[in-house]
Amino acid sequence: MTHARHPLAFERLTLDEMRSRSAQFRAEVARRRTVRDFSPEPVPRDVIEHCIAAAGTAPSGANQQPWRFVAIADPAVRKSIREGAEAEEREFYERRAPDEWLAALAPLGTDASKPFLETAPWLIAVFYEAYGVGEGGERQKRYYPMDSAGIATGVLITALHHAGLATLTHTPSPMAFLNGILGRPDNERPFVLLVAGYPAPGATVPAIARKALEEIAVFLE
Ligand code: IYR
Repeated sequence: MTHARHPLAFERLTLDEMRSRSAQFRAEVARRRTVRDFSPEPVPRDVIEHCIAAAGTAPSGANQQPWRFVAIADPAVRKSIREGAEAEEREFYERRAPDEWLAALAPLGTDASKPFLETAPWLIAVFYEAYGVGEGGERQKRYYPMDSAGIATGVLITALHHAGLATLTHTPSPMAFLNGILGRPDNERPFVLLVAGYPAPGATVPAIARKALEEIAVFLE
């Protein structure tokens, strides 16, 4: 059965508006940087709610919206997450990571210590649904769940940046410990752990550049 349909709420802009808005947006997102030094200053929950609701507007396979966002401000939960993540990261840096991977990370100066998981006021754990669970407990197929969660995460990071917050995409691997700490069911699989807050005063970031448009885009006209 097909859905009932209603009119599209589309806002047609003038060419001048399109040019200025796209250029402005480009400049705004170009200022986004991954931050690893956070201030403990609190961020109100309603700002995080707006950003997560924005992420929930992302397109998804068969509109199944196969994502779940767990926003954590509770210091005790953040402490447990830090302990779980650092245990995985120690394994990663000391044993699991191949030399080639460690060499690729060396310029970033990362290590197994993750104090920001306790310092930053919010952690947002993004889960994707590997399968759905019906009313009677039966498994339901999900289409492109990771891809969909990835698109939603992109919207979330951009929304948080637009709201004036710094973020870090953190992927301790494996992340299954998050299901235990956060009490999420087996069908929800951790996708990424986002750290959000204000940067610490005087925070620095690596002096790295984005690829030029010519390197990332091909136009056939
Ligand atoms: N998860 C580890 C290692 C790491 C991996 C990649 I790929 C990065 O871009 C950055 C870090 C960590 O968070 O330290």
